[in-house]
Amino acid sequence: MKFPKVVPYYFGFDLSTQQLKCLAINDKLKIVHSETIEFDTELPHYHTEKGVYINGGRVESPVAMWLEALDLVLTKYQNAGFPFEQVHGISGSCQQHGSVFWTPEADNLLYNGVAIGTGNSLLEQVGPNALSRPTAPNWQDHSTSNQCQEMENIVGGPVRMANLTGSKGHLRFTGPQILKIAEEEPQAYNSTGSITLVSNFLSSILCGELFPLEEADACGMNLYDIRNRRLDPSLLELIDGVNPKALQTKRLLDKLKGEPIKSENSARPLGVIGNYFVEKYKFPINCNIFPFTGDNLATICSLPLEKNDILVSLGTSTTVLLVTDQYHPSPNYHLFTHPTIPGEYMGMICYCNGSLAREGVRNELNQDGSNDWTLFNEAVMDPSVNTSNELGIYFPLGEIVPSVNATIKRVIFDETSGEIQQEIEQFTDKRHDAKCIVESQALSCRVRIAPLLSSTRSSINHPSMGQSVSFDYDKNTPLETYLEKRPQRVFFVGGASKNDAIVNKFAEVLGATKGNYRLDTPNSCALGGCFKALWSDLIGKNVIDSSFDRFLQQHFDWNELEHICDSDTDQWASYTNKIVALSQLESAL
Ligand code: ADP
Ligand code: XUL
Repeated sequence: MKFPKVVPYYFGFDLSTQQLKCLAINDKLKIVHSETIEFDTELPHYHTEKGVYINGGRVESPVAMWLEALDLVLTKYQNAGFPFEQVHGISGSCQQHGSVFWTPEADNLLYNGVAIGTGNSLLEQVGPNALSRPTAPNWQDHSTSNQCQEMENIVGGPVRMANLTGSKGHLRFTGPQILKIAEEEPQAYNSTGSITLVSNFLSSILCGELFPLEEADACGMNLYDIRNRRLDPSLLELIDGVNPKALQTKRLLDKLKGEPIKSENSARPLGVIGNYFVEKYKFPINCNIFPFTGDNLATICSLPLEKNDILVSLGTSTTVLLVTDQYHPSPNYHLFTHPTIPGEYMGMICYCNGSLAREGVRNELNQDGSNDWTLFNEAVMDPSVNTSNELGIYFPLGEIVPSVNATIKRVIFDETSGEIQQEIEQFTDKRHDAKCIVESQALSCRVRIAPLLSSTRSSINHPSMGQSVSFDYDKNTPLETYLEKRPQRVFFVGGASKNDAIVNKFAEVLGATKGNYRLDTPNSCALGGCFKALWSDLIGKNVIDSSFDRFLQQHFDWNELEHICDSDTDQWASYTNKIVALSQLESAL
């Protein structure tokens, strides 16, 4: 039988920009089934393109489409003969920052339509009357520069905003989005009874009750005071003050259903699945719904990541996710509360120039228009391509970290001190660009993650010691600081992680103390949701009492990961002078 009926199953949803996925695992953490609804093709009557409507800087998604998608994805499970009655728990992840605006009637509509309701479709049950705005702003929206400015002004600028909320003001973050709607759509804002993120939208729909935010995802709003663990009163007041009429009805704190659900309560069920799903799909009445979180946050829950472990996603852009106990905020990256490990954080660094910049160098080398990486890879691995006194930065697109316009620069530096000697137009051989781009991309990651790592060890002697270096807002830091910190393990994912030359070079520069791994998974966020549902269910039934990270360490199937290599300490140390050169080069941009 395809789905043995005695086995407990767990669902992990992933509501992303272009699709809704539902993944099922068994209690041995093995994926047993997966179904997906592609919005553009399977729900064409919404006329979305890549899941969204774009109108100038405004990027939004229709909420009704998500409701339809939820019924459709479960119908696919039904058609596959999936034993819903064996689903013990559900959690999941959703695109971050999006917001759903509900009418004051939504609580009743959800309760009657989902919690006790039967029949019809979810869309008919909940209905358009539950929404005060038919669309939800999407994370690609960039129409809120005025609001980011207003919010940063209130708290005292980007550095203070990052200190307070884990990120400087960002166009896509939910606080500026809500402020914009309060300012520009007073009617919709005044008729809004509740506001959820996409994560608590989906968990609320599954239970038939509107729940507060989940703490880790709430960190993507520019509203949450991470250290004091509460929504910041001055920022809430700014939004409440826009429209005195709204103030008379309901304050933002009430619209958000009060303070977020804290990470130490993340294993507690929000409630059981609504009767609508029990009747229609035959879920058991005691199937628990656990808090959903943001997609990047769920990704770190898909791996047995410990403090100082990092995940490098080498996709179109480069994204670094890491688990840290250091609250070291910076306007250049994001910090979120960890969704399942109290007292820890997730750091997220997003670079714009990743694969596309490497492709540019590859194309220069190939010269025949081919997409083959052979010449590029040979150059990266060839010891005779000596770049020990060369550094190049390659930003064909404006870069986020450091925050600069598009630029490409090549320099020669003094190998002993790291001091830059001269800027040059071209290296003698284009093969040097291949090695230099990978080295500088990896080195940029290395210096940005360093403040977020806990000290590992430092015993290297180097002629450049005693110097200080500056990266972004971390000014004049002793070079030694960058030599005390090494990641524990590095996990590579994304398109370019297939490339051995690239990942080996990254591994050399980053210097993980416990090895480098490659993971090929298109399912990470949904899988993180499944793992969270399983862990929470076992905690609730007193089967285990271990923390989420310990549980995954014990039960994760390490065969899913490919061990690529171990990093060599001497090679890692040999990049010290390049750190000095990189600091000088970036400071001059
Ligand atoms: P996305 O971020 O859009 O999900 P992917 O993770 O699929 O993208 O990564 C796409 C990128 O991976 C492409 O831009 C391509 O340059 C890069 N890539 C794919 N295969 C290789 C390879 N063998 N070597 C280097 N880069 C590769
Ligand atoms: C993160 C972000 C995106 C979305 C994608 O800050 O905006 O990664 O979460 O779904």
